[in-house]
Amino acid sequence: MSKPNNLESLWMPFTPNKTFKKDPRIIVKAKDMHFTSDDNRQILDGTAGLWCVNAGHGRKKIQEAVTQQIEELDYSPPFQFGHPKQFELANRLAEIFPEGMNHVFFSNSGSEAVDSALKIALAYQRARGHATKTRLIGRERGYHGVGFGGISVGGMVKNRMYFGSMLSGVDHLRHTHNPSINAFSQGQPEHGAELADDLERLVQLHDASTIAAVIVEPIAGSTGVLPPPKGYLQRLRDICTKHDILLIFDEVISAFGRLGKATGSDYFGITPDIITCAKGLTNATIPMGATIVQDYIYESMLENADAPIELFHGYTYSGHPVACAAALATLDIYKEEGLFEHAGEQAPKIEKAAHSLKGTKHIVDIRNLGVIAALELEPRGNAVGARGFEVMKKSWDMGLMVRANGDTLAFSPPLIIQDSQIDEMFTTVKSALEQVD
Ligand code: PXG
Repeated sequence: MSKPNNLESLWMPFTPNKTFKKDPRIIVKAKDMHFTSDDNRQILDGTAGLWCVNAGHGRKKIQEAVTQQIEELDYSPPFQFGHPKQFELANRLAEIFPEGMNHVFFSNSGSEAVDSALKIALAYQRARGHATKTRLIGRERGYHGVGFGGISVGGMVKNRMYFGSMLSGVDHLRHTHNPSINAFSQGQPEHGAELADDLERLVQLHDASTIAAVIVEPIAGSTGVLPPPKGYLQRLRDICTKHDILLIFDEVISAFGRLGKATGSDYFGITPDIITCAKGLTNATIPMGATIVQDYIYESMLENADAPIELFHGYTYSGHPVACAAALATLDIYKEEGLFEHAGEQAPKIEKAAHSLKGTKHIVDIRNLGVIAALELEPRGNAVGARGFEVMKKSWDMGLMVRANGDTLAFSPPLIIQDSQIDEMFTTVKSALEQVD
């Protein structure tokens, strides 16, 4: 197996480069639930890569579809020309996304799907004669990728503080995390639906006539896994409807089975106006993002926006044929193997295994929903994130990949996970926790 002999030239994303290069973790292969490290160890993938390899690694059907597509049509321009698979994929997505959401705009990542959603929201408001509706509302602790749009509506301080003033005309709802009353909730916390009323406060402050859209993750992932309080999303939906504000669900993490359904919207029974997705769309084999909108948004744009081009937006690789081939094969796998249903069956087992760690050293909260769990650790003095990082490293040494977001350890394994692997995941991390100060 080849080993890189110089790690210097690469500037790694969201990584402490200096520390990493002194003690690198190199992955050389992956199959099903496991990575192989460069020292030839099997590492159980407790994170589906970065919440994206939902059907597990190295899926033959996707490989074959991609290979065949490259041979047949490697690329075709997405502006003014089409190729069959992008239409087919849009139709397939319309089938599994909520009723009335039958129009799909393709991009290459979650960040771009978010940017597309925000731009569509603004263009739609203008096209239908509500040009003063330009304000975008995000939420504290939200993560919507790293484009300027996404960090502007996002609410993670480190992702924002270095990058100037970002988009103007943005405001934020309060986050929903309240461990003093909700710690160790199994599934959705009982308390906090009224936090959605924060949108009423922003309407009072700015007036609804200035607000285009609200964007939230139905379950906040990157910030440390925050399931929505019971009733919260419905209340947010109601307030948006009341004030004619678009509701965008950022489902980059929650779509494609993570909660046991095709979408989080389906799981929670709440239909937004726009959904963003990426990651599990292609099982992460080829980058792809998508923004799915309600029919009335698309129809209104076609009717009312400037002619002949309704939306001045798009990417060189929007609906890339190879990404479409990967996505179509991925959707086949989800369906043929009943992976969303399997995820739904594994969810209570993950809940039980995660919460069985209550009382383990360092743990101050445990949260879960679907095939997602998080262990929140007490930070070590002022060294916020140090303990989480060390447990992640120790777990890697012990053959498990977990994700440390600060001092929260997040689990989001491939949906193919079997019972014994659920046990292995939590037994290993428990042991790692016991070995770290
Ligand atoms: N929205 C959400 C809700 C996400 O979780 C993005 C947008 C951006 O997607 P791209 O494809 O542009 O990265 C994401 C990405 C983590 C972690 O540690 C999560 C993401 C990315 C990297 C790390 O939880 N989610």
